[in-house]
Amino acid sequence: MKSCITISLVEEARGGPFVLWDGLEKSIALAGELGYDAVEIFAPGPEVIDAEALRAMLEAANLKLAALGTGAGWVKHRLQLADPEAGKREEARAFVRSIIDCAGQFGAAAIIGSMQGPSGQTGDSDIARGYLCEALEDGGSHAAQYNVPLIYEPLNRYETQQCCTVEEGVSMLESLSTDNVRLLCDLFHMNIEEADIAKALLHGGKWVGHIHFVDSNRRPVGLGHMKYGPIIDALRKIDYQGYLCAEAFPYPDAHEAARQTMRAYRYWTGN
Ligand code: LER
Ligand code: MN
Repeated sequence: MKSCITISLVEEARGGPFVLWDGLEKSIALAGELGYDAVEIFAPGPEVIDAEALRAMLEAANLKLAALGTGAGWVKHRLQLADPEAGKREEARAFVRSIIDCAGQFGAAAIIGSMQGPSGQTGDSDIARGYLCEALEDGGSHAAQYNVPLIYEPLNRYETQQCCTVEEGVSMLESLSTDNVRLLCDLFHMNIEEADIAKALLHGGKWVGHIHFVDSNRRPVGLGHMKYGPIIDALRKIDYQGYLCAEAFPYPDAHEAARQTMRAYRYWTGN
């Protein structure tokens, strides 16, 4: 299991659960100094990512790009994949494809979290689910050209009514014709929705593609009441080889949150 930390470049998301906020250059340098393996970037859109400059910064800090979030599609552009209007849905899917293209050059995956929409505003959850599945088919097959999966994140009930648990996520992914979509299991959302987080990860099995590594209160790992022993055991049992990515509030501040997560990552994985 590899370590990773989130960087947000989206001003509209200030106050949100991303650790580093101080621009790409400083954030990447700090992640490198602290010994992280990779970063996950939350960007307003692909146009703000200068691929050559990013490649140079990552190389200098000995880091990989793990993933790019698509959440700004919702937070900034108010695009969601289950919008009742067909034109808006296509705009949302095009935004996701543009993030996949940007991440794909780095061998990194795009993540669909808040772009799945609160429930769609269709008022009909089956229709909203159908629109989400169309978008996952579209993004999953688009991502295949880069040999990376598309990552889908179940969220807690206060953020979506699409899929809130790993079990719901797995059955949705199994119903798709593409097999190129994987689940992002965010321990904060799981702490709200799952009866047993470790069992849910075991059920997730091969579908688990990324982890948001955070404590029960969305503070860095070790600053809440999450029980990590069974979680790490479950990830080992399913032979999870991906990232444990710090997506937490920058508490008590960004630097300390980054250091705390790295201490916890080393403690729990023995790396
Ligand atoms: C994003 O990864 C996430 O977990 C959502 O709750 C959006 O903040
Ligand atoms: Mn998350």
